[in-house]
Amino acid sequence: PQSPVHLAVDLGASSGRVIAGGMADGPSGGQKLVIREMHRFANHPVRVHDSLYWNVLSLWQNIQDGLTGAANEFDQVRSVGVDTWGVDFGLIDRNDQMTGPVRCYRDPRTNGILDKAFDRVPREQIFQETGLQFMQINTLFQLFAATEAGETSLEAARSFLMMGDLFHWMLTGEKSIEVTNASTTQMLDPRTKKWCVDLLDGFGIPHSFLCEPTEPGTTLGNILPSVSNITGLVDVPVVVPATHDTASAVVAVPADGFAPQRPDWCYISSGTWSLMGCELPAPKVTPLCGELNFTNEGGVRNSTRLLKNIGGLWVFQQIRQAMARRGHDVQWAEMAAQAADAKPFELLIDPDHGDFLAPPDMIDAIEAFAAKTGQKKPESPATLYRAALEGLALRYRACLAMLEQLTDSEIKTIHIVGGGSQNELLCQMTADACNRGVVAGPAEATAIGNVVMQMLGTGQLNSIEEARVLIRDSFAAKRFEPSDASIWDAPAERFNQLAAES
Ligand code: LFR
Repeated sequence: PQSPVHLAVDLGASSGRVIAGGMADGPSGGQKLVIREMHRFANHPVRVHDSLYWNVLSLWQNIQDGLTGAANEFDQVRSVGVDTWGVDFGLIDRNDQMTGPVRCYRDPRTNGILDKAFDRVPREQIFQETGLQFMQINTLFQLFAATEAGETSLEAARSFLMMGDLFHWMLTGEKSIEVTNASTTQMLDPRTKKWCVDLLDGFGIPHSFLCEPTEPGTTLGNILPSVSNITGLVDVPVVVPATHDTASAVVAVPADGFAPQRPDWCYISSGTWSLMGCELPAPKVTPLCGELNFTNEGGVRNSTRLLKNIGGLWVFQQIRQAMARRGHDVQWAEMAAQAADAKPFELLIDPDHGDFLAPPDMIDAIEAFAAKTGQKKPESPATLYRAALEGLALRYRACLAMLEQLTDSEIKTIHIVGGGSQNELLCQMTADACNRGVVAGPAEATAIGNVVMQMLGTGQLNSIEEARVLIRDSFAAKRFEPSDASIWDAPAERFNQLAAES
């Protein structure tokens, strides 16, 4: 990109990036949006005894390294913004210090918490107030577990910040809670965007540390002199993007229009998780939505992300780690190639099964799942790789039917964005299993969504529709047409039964 650029810090649950985005002359005339990766780094939770934490200081160090690289490279940086995964948070005490390390949502302190929570406040009431899918990782249940355990960090806390907000505070000294990520907490009313304080009282969770949510596009303030000294970026403002990575990714879906009443497209934001859903003008907090366990997360410009969390490429990633533990260092491309050659439907696994949330070893967990569901022990690693991808495609198929039912519409196109859009086998499986056309890309949707929200905030762009036209013109997408759809019918039936039983 040409100066001035916007810097998107995009933190996912397995890696982080600092990406510069801005305009540049296209090869055949006209201006295009261009991004350039300045820095990429790993992000893994760290275990201490039984607890699982994020290495926040290492992330902060890497963010500063990325910003320094950008300051050296570009004459002018117009703004910076951070997006991250959802649900996790940091707490700040009265002396403006962090109260302690930040827990990872896979920390086991919320195991079994849902039943305990429903004894306190009925499930239907929680759904009615928050419109969110029930997952033990949600902030509400993390805070409930912390309250029950008497965690001292809660007593000391004066401010609550979601992950993006935490880094914005490190950059500017300003404390804020951005609304799209606040919407993942299960503590916010999706209609009014107010905190559900009665609900929090019901759980005995303190809430004086919550502030009014901020809209994406807001200018928070300039980065602090201490940060300028380290990075060389001077007088650069933080312009808040949709700090929830999924909300940023949805902004970058190269679709026509914005938040239609009756959508004919849906998205899958494909990474460690797969978030599959529709962008709608308003939440749908209905009994059917609760029954199907869909979530009404907040999107930009007051839109709703009606979606479902699906286990995602986590299982695939963790099989790779388990292989490494066994002394085999396999690369992604090799795993995909072996999966493509493996026999279809040898093993069915449900990526959303609780056994796969955080097992010590994914291969052991899959073998145990096969035994428990009366399936053959997987014979080769290729069977495992293929099962991880087929399981996702089968979940997508079930989820698509639910989405059509919920939105009373016919979905013709599935947009796959995020890193997983580069897995061509998975894209084709998705087209086949769902019997729909798939448009794959952009792979860096989250960072692109982050950049365009900063461009909206600084007046470079005027609307999401305009941003999407620009994204479509700037980043090539790949189409996958369904073929062999019917061979998925029988496995889908077996899969749904297995998912219901286990
Ligand atoms: C995706 C994501 C999901 C959220 C999960 C946990 O990266 O943000 O949307 O449910 O991570 O935070």
